[in-house]
Amino acid sequence: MATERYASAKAQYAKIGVDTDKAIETLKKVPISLHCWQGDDVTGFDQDGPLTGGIQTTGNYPGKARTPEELMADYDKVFKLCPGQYKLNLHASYAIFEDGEHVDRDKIQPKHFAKWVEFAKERNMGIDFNPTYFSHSMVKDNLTLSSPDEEVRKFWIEHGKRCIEISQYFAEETGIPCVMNIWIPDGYKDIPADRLGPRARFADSLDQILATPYDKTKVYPALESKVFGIGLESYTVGSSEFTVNYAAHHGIISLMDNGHYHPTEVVSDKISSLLLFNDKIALHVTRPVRWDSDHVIRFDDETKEICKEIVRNDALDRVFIATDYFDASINRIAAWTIGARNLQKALLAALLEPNADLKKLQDESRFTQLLALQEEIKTYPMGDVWDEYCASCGAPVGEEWIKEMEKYEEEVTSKRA
Ligand code: RNT
Ligand code: ZN
Repeated sequence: MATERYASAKAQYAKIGVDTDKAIETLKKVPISLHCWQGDDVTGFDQDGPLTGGIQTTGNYPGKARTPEELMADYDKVFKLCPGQYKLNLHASYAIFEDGEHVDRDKIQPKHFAKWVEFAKERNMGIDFNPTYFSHSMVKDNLTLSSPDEEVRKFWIEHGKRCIEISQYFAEETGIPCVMNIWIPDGYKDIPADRLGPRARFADSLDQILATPYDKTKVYPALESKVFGIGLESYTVGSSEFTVNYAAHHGIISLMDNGHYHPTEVVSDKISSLLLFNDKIALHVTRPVRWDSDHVIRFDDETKEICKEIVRNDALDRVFIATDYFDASINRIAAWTIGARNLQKALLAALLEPNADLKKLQDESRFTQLLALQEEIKTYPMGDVWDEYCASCGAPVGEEWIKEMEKYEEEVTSKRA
């Protein structure tokens, strides 16, 4: 039931040529790949050790998910609190072992993810996947696929191969293609003596992993770059130049995480260049703050600008959009929800811009009018359209979700020891 406020907003947007109904319908069909790892501080179920690999969660807010059942219940809660369409985004470390069975990462099989498939199918969702090259005893000296130790490198190549097989299984079972994103932490704390060798080994490892047979219409391998990791400040094997070039030469997808660049570089400015030369690209949307690349997404300028680049370049079906943040200092369900709702908001804001008219002003060099209109649009009643979008998705409107989150905390997460 559309509200009066929505009707009035719709009329106001119509004056600048924006169809709010269309924006809402478009957004409903954009699947966001929502990372599972906000639910348990990137712990996973396959090992008990600490989080390693140059990434860190800080904080120890009570109530984190400890089991597959708890993580699934929390995931479900988040899906209820957020409008829009989602995919599961899993890491290999979230394998579910049953009946006392345990296999190492080089031996995992589709059956270890059968419960996730069941969960996804019941919710009509696809699944994206990530081999887990961290938090494991075979990460030696912070190296995996670039290691000079052939035993280490072999182990992780096998892991990658198993993950391709599992990705294909996800795609076949759900009927929705699976993006399999490779990120490795490999790097050095101090200035290396050889920068080429590790990158050459990484490239060879990727070649071996990608030689695993898979259906290219079902599995989309992606490669994520990074600028530095904690304790690995001087050199990162999988730098941006490495990943973009490898992906372009091997017909796989480049994944940009907007927490993985120098502080004044922005992913919003990189999207158009990658779109010109690639059929598809992938994103990890997050919020970098000083050394941390994984704060909860806010409805901030760069998030909005990233979404504008996707929408105004007509690339909603060419950009695989995933989230990647983890905050352990606040309620995790809330962190998850705030980030996902903000990403949805930013996409909606982009869909509510008179993009063709703005481009025209630029091309006609009417920069005064362009700046004026860009600034006027900022106070258009987007909130009314957002509320309508949430309501039409059956999601809580406005701050209503906070009460639901608190109730869930009281009844469920606070009871976890
Ligand atoms: C790490 C990368 C990577 C991870 C996840 C857990 O810096 O961003 O994407 O966050 O794979
Ligand atoms: Zn990432």
